Amino acid sequence: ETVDETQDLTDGFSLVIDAMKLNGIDTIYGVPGIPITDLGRLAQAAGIRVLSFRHEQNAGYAAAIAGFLTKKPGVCLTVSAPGFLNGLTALAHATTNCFPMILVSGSSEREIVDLQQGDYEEMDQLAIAKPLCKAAYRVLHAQDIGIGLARAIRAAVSGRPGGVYLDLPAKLFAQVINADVGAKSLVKVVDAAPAQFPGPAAVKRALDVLKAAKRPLIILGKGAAYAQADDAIKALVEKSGVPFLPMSMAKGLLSDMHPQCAGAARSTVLKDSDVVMLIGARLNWLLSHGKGRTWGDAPKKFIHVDIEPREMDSNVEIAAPVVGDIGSCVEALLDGMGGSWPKAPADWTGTVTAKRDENIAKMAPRFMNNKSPMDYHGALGALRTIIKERPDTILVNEGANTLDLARGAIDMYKPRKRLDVGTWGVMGVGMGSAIAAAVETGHPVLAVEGDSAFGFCGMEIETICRYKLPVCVVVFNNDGIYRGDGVNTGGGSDPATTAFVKGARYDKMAEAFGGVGVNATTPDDLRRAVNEALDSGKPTLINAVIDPAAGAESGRIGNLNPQSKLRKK
Ligand code: OXT
Ligand code: ADP
Ligand code: MG
Repeated sequence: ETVDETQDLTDGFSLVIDAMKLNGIDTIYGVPGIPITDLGRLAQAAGIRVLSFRHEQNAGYAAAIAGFLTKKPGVCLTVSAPGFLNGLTALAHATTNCFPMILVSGSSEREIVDLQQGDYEEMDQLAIAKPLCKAAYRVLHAQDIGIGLARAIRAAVSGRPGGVYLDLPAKLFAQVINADVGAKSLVKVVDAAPAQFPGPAAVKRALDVLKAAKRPLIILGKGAAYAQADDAIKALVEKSGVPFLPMSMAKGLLSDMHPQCAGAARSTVLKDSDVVMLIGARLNWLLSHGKGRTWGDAPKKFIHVDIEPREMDSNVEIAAPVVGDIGSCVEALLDGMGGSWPKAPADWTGTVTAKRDENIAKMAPRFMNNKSPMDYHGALGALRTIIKERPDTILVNEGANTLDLARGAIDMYKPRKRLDVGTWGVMGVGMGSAIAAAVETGHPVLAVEGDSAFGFCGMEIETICRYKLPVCVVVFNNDGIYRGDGVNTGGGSDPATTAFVKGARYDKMAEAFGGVGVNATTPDDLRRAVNEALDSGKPTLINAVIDPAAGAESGRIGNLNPQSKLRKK
């Protein structure tokens, strides 16, 4: 394309920004540097919110959860090679969790990279990204920027959502073309995630299976939360009268207080149900692959509602696949149920409710203790009350014991308010998730973090302070990974492999950056400090001192640790 220098001109920088704005991308999470420093500056000047992080992985986790919360691709911007690799973990995480995200990375010069001549931050990024994401594209010509971004958006949000890599070599940004040519090259993506309707036969088959059930169960996964079909899902659950079990990030899609919620009767409903309708949840490790002891001996039939056809029969036979987007599928099921539908059998729902109430009653006294140092339940007793009183607060949660015990202890009341480690159980998502949750929703955020988990992303406390975000971080400080009382099994002077500095004061980190720091040694301290933080909206870090002996190895998934018969614990 020849450039007419007498006419208005545009360049790669402007075209990327124009293309983003045209498609409603209003926030970028990233870390500046060669070759994208000016892109960030210019995007900020053009009215895009550009949040600069201290490490790309955290920016990437922010983009990933922004995608989950908004159904629009969260955008992460990184520099070449090392920055790109730092962001890549988050891109893979987004893909694994079915969150729409675009990792936009600058890269070095193709001519030099491909001849491996040792360019500044040389790396064949496109090739490396490809197996770790849903799609990967590179743009070489300024007039292809519009198409490139359109492809990235569509790939991220259509069908099963996921992570997309967009490679933008340094030279692209400096390319100059005529402004009218540039403007015409932009693409506004129409209907980026088209509805996908299930066939009538699939809907009828599913309803026939459900109707014949004696002990039906509905499992709601984070795909159901993502779909934002909250009212339809509630209607389906209530019309059917079927008990529902929320997966971790689907807690609150229907309130945990809902009379049909079976969250506190998990093992009973998995074992004893005869028909299970999965809505936006996979039969992966979190559901013991749909078989084995967790699921009991009695035969089971599965109805599976999901947008990804290949998810069907991935682990066990699916009697009734319902493939489509959850909104359309659930509406179709509701239509098919017609005016009257027999409620789930009362002996079954009665059994489930009794079991649930029994478990809740058993747990209740543990939340009331006022021990110091705190145990997990004492500390969580304070936090569960706070979320009950402030149900709009977004809860971010990671760790092992800190994660597993908080999941059960803290009831959720509204959809998409619980953000955690997701399908990979990855540590370090906390601060990125907290930042994006505050930025994307404007609601206050309470991040409940194991001390190890926090260590993976703790430097972003500076980012939280810098942007003055209403984030209250509570570090459950038990001096280590799982427990702080481990010993060096070799008898040397090094600490145990799972132990950290004893009595560390994480609260001082917030003070270093102008935030509020509090050291809390009792549930009353903790309650007071969190309430104050949520009232003031000031960035706050509370060091919650937890008994180092209170935790269990790997929390509730200790069974996944390989055990050699040669080594007894
Ligand atoms: O029905 P039953 O009787 O079974 O009872 C169940 C429910 O019915 C009942 N329940 C209730 N009772 C009463 N009231 C209420 N409200 C209620 N609600 C439920 O309670 C039980 C349990 O219910 P639950 O939780 O629903 O069921 P269960 O059986 O646990 O469910 C199974 C799972 C698998 C679905 C569930 O456990 C789950 O979702 N687990 C996720 C686990 C996970 O992902 N863990 C994180 C990874 S662990 C490990 O890998 C860690 N690392 C390594 C590492 C990682 N991950 N990443 C990276 C980048 N590098 C390294 C590390 C380093 S964790 C970790 C750090 C840990 O240290 P920290 O300091 O951060 O944390 P601490 O441990 O606190 O020290
Ligand atoms: P959980 O961990 O909560 O069990 P998973 O991440 O395993 O949830 O499952 C989420 C599922 O939701 C994925 O299989 C994904 O294909 C599906 N999904 C995501 N968004 C939609 C949607 N809009 N419509 C239908 N299915 C969806
Ligand atoms: Mg810990």
